[in-house]
Amino acid sequence: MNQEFKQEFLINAMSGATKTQLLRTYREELNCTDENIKELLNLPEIQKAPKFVNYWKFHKLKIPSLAKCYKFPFTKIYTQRNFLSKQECTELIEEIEDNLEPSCIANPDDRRTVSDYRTSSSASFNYRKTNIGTDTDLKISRYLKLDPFIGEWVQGQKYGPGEYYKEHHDFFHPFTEEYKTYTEWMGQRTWTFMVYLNDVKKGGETYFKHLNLAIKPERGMAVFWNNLYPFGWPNLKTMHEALPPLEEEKYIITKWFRSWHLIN
Ligand SMILES: O=C(O)CCC(=O)C(=O)O
Repeated sequence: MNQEFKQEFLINAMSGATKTQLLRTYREELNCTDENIKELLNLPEIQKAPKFVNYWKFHKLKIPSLAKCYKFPFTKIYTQRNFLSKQECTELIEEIEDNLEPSCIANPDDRRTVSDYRTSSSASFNYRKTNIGTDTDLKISRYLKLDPFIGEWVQGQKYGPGEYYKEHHDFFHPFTEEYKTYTEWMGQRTWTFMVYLNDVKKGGETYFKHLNLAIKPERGMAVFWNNLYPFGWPNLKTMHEALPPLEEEKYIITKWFRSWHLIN
């Protein structure tokens, strides 16, 4: 195994891929043997899960004062208008259009699973071809003063008219098989940071049922929240759904922050 191959493995591991899914790909598509896998998993850059995560640090982030705060008991959701410029939104939409695949839902083995629970399309950004994905990732991380590598790489989503994502939480549900699979590397999801890339005239709101709050998409506006309570327990009140845009497409990007660094 050469150095480049190992480097590529570390980059893939950093993206937010699960260990289950990545090892399956390396075994089945790249013909890695058990020996190879062992060597990859023993690379010195790969960190073990910490015994203790300081979730308080995620709770007490200093949010820039220009953000608007929607306050509920024990839950805060923020919006920030014009977080991305018109030009940034256009570039992100172009890149999303070039990389679309049907969106998937989580499942215990992290196999590609398409469902009528989530009918949008998703896109990863090709950081080797363009900078817009990486630049946006860094912009979000700087804004929240969080380390970009304690998080999944920014992803894009497109909803055609009538497409949706029904009620769900962004955190992984403790005591499930899925939880084990998705949190094995980088831990639980903490903050969700989403940006609308276009205005949507009818429908397309992000709807938080328990908070009676519907956020209307506006080009460049960010909406963000912590999915956990101060000491790390999942906040069920953050349940939300993407209502279908009725007449036109809706585009968003999202970065999901996690709990700990995988790669040193
Ligand atoms: O598109 C939206 O408004 C919400 C998206 C969402 O909930 C998700 O991708 O997890």
